[in-house]
Amino acid sequence: MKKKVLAVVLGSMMAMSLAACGSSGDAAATSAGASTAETAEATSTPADANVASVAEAISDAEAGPINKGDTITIGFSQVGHESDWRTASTNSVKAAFSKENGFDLQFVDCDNDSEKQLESVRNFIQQQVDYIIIDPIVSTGWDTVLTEAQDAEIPVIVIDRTIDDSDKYVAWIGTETKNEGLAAGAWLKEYAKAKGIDELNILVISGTTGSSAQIGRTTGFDQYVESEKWNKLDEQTGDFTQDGGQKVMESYCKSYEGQFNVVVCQNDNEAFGAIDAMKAAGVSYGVDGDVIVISFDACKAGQQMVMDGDINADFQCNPLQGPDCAKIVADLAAGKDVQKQTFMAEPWYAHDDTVKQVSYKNAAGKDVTEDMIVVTQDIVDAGY
Ligand code: GZL
Repeated sequence: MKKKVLAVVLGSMMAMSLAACGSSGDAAATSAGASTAETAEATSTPADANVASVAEAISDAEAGPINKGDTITIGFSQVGHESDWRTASTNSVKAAFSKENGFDLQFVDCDNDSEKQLESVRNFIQQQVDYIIIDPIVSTGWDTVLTEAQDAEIPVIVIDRTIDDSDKYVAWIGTETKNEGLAAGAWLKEYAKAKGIDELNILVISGTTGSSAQIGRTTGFDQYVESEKWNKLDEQTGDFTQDGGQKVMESYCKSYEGQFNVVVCQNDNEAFGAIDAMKAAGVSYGVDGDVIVISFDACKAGQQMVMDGDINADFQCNPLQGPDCAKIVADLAAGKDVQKQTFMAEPWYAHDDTVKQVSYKNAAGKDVTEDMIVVTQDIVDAGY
């Protein structure tokens, strides 16, 4: 029930979310699982920082401090359960908003269904929860229901993907997916040059159409398709699922047999499916194959495939927004102002050091140079 609530003490989460570490960028970067309160764009971080803080983020959130006041009721409307990334995201929020930490979390898995997601938010409003957290399946169609939440005086926090047709929420924490697409394009340009590959014929398996993750990665990567005059043969959605990636790749192997030498999968689960399809079709892939494989998310299983050479490069997107989100709720409950935008920094990974760094103009219009991190067993072990 909606109650005036006391502040929740989140000492370990506050310490973690402001943790900073060395970076190759000029901004004080943070490692996966932590965030920087500036609106600075995400920058890469050294592997060891990433290794340490991903594990730390999960453990800190699970062992969070005890609430000193009444229970805070949270309504969390989650995209679905389509990927390893999504599982890590859900676990991060559930761990941070645990009963032990003083929360009553009402969780709805919207199964990638936008209508269901809008309905879940309306139900939270009806239940008069204290706060609503949304990871929006798609980035439009939100202003009406956010107006209803505002009228009911229920603060809304958006995590991960963005809402682009309304600003009626108090805070957003996530990643700049356009930078992920730009970094992937910058890496492919240098990798092809180093390998003496003159012609790039690219197939793309995109994420859920209309999600900010799909829009950002496509927009960023397409800047290189245009500027380098690459040949993008096709782009079809795999909906961020393994099954979707496999089905699209099976069709590509028939329609574009022998015509392609790059496949870009907009998340690891699509890459797993695409690799199964290429294997079945007798198409060689990865560092020793005919087809370069690029992926996004860099979850544990994805990093393993990078280390094994099945995926050439994997551009991480950080799913561990739980602790930072809980800190925002704590600050709001204590009557403090909160940062409207918080970017999670994240590293870029590769099988080898053919391309040591990537340089590009990022989404904020800033020229950046960021490390490509060669995946080691330690990185895989500490992955999410
Ligand atoms: C990224 C996130 C995407 C991941 C997918 O911001 O929303 O959704 O890349 C997930 O794995 O399904």
